[in-house]
Amino acid sequence: MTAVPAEPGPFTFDVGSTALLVIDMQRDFLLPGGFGESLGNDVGQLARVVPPLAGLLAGAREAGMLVIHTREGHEPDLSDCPPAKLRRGAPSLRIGDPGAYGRILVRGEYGHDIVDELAPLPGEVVLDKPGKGAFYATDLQEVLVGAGITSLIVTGVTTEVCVHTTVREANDRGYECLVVSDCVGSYFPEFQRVGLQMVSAQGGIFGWVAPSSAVLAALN
Ligand code: TIU
Repeated sequence: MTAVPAEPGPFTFDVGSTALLVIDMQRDFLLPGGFGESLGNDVGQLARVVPPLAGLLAGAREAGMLVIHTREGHEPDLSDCPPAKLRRGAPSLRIGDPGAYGRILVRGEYGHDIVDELAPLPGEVVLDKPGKGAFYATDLQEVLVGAGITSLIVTGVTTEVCVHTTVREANDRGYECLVVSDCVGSYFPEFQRVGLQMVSAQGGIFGWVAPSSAVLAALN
């Protein structure tokens, strides 16, 4: 077992039963012209996540940790997109509309895929999810059980939306979750700060929080 100094206390994990979860580091969320910007967000806020996450990803790969990437998006006919989700956003640019990188948040489009710096390696798990949480309508639970995973090191975007939804459910399902503070990002600095506090408050109500430097030190 390895211990990472974290909030609200040490996060202990074993590399063989822990997965690095990289949530939705897609061009549509990170680059201008994608879904994130179509919602009126400052996508520049998310760019800072990429360098530390690339470093953590390299460390996890070196340690032999299971790496799981997720991508939020929909079938080309949008049959898996609830009307309430489809209606949201600026009227000029919705899910399925042509954006700067292909149809917004549609599977198979350039914008739907993961940014080059964090591209999955052959053999790494890539899960496509229609919702904000990584368990809903995916094989995540089966993948984790099959691999004997009991702990998750969670990264990606956005902190208060897809990261929170996933970590809250993972916690309910019995997984111990460490959220990596500099490897998750929000379009809103205030949400980033409070979103991290929410995880570890109340004695770690649904997880732990630590910076990537602490996780990397524990992996070495
Ligand atoms: N809009 C926003 O903050 N997030 C999303 O729509 N999806 C994810 O967080 N991946």
